[in-house]
Amino acid sequence: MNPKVALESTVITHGLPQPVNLEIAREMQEAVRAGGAEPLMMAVLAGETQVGLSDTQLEDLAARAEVRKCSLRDLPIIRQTGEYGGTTVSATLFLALRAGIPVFATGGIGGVHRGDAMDISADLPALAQLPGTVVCAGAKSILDLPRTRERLETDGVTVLGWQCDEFPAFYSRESGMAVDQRVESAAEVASMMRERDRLGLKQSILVTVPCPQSAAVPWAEMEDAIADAETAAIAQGIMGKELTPFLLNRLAEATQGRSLAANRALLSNNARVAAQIATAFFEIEA
Ligand code: PSU
Ligand code: MN
Repeated sequence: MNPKVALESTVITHGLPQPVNLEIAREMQEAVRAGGAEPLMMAVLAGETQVGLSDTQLEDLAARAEVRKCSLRDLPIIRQTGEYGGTTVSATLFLALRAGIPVFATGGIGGVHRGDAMDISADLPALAQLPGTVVCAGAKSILDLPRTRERLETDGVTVLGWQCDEFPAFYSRESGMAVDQRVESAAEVASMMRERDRLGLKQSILVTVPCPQSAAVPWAEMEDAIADAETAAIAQGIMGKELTPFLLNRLAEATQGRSLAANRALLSNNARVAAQIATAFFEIEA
């Protein structure tokens, strides 16, 4: 047995443009390995749920045109239809725990969308019901962040700040909102995971890691681009699961790729931190 880190695949299939999506997926896997853990990307290939992809499988998935964005509700469907799927945070968390992998790295979780407070990502109820440890850069800044933060609190999700006091806003390191507890080390997180499990709590622990300083985009610069992208989505009637990929794409264009560079940097960094946490948890459980 060795420490393992689960990785999601929707960010590869829907959140990033081709062909850089493949490069970034490999960077994330490399960052996990460099941290002494084994990366396992969750995905669905021809209707089969996968725990870990070979490099050939990853290459094939990253280059596909027809891939279903799979949240929890899509898993029964895709196993019947035999399609290919990228798994979101909710579906990845479920598959990872089912495979006995508690630590999972992603970019940003889904949450409550702006404008439509009824459009709430399945990521939030999944975090409330599944006891994993999700390493992320906060919630995507295209969301209604205060409502998303409140919902995490209502649901009993433990929100930790990795060497930070503020809940990060994905591309930006600042949000003005607090985390529940600042942590400095992987050992602290591992110990809290063990206490959560001893208590029998069913909620995830969310470890929020700010985007590395060199690649982060200040919140004031992102604000206008996000508002414009939101207006375009409403004008074009983009809704449901199409909304997140649409907004991310608009932002990459509006910021001349800076949002993409930030996304890339934070994904690898989160994978690196997740490997440290997986290793620390593995050691205290041993
Ligand atoms: N963050 C990104 N890119 C993404 C996502 C998050 O930077 O592609 C994906 C994750 O898989 C997340 C999903 O679980 O978007 C949420 O989508 P929705 O809002 O439709 O639930
Ligand atoms: Mn949604």
